[in-house]
Amino acid sequence: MNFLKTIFFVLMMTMIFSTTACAAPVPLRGIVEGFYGTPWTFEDRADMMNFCREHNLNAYIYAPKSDPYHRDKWREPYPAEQLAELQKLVDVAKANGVRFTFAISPGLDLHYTGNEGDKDFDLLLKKMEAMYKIGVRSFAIFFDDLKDDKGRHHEDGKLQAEFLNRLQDTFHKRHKDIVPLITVPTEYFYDDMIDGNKVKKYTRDFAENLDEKIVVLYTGDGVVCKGISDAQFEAANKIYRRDRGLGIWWNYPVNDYTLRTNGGRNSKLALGPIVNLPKKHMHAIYFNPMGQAQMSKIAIATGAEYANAPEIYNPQESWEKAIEEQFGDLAPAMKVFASHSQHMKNNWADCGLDDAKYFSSSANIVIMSVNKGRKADFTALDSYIDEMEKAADTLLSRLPEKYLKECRPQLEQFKRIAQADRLAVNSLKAGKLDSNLKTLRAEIERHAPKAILSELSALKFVDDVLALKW
Ligand code: 14T
Repeated sequence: MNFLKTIFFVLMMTMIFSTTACAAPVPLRGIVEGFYGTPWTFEDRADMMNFCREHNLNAYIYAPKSDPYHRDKWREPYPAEQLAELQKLVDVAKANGVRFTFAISPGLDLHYTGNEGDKDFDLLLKKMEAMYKIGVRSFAIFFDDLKDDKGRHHEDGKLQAEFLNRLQDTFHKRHKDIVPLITVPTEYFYDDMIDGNKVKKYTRDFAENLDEKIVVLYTGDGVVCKGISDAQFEAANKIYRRDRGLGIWWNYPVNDYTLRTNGGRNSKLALGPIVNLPKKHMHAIYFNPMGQAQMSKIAIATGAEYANAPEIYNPQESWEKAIEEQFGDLAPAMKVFASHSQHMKNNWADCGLDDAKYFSSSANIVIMSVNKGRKADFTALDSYIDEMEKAADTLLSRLPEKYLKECRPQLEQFKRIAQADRLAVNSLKAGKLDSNLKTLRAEIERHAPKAILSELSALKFVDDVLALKW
């Protein structure tokens, strides 16, 4: 009997362990505030630390490109006032169980060798020391975006690696309670690490010389890309051959590259779920958010579910849950709006689910029928358009100001697009183009620098209808 019991016990334990092993969270999971443009405010950040705790995210990297003391003027110490604010933030992070990492991007003008190199080395240490004093125990040195106008860089992987190793060693000798450095190489996406099927010299040198302890982040095959399959992740890991493997810096929901006019706001919001990331084990994942902190929470909440159980993550379910949690009785309206603002696509970026697939499939069928001279069925489109208009009105009148502040132009644009879709459908029904459609389309274009959405779905339908032979 005891024998049977033992067998049963061993069997149960293997089952439990094998399932929990699959659902193990990514050890380091959180946010990298690493976008260009106006950084988050102190309130945004403190609020986000709380959000991280609620969603079981445990890491935050401070790396706003537009903080001069992070990048352009990295040598200069923080003014007392800003340092005091950072100290408060470090405390808030701690209180929420979030590891606060302070990042410096010195690559624009860092010297690696000789006298100048020693001077810069000391200045970096000094900067880190000041952060250590306010409670920071984790540091990152980033070497991304050092390319010239022609897309070339002149970095030496070996020098960078040796510089980081020395920094890591020196600082760790002084302070035993710091955790290993985090870095981003100058060639930080896979397609940039290889030339044909050969690993480029910079990447080879950096990977070969970098201390095994230092955590390396990369962004996938591209800067902002469709996803990272297990195979793609493995290929990148093969280049870096590190014990704990590469970590991921995931460029969604960041939208800093959608700025269409100088001084304008980033025009498209990334309101979809995180999709297409590896199921295999990884050491770290950091999501790069939008300047719009509140509106970033939909994607980040789904990212948190992913990072806590990559194996069983379901993007659609997680997305609905996130919106329901965050928007309560406004969730149905928010789902309609958000479904039209998920896909981040331009000539070099492509990330996120397609916008409103249900709309574009119905629209395409209608356009096809019209083209073939058949009678089209408008039922589905009509009801989608109703929903869109209602959702825009509901959100514009009832969303709390902290959200409206971040998405009013897009909501107003959404309403215009719905109205244009209505005019388009009615034109098709009447067999005659409503002249108001052209005016409204021009109006939408006028607002586009500030607000883009559904450009390949609900807005494309308007253009498709205008392009018909009338
Ligand atoms: F560090 C990197 F992993 C990274 O992604 N760096 C920047 C990042 O700060 C920015 O928020 C993100 C999205 O725009 O992409 C990187 O910056 C770029 C990269 C480009 F190839 C900005 C413009 C580019 F054309």
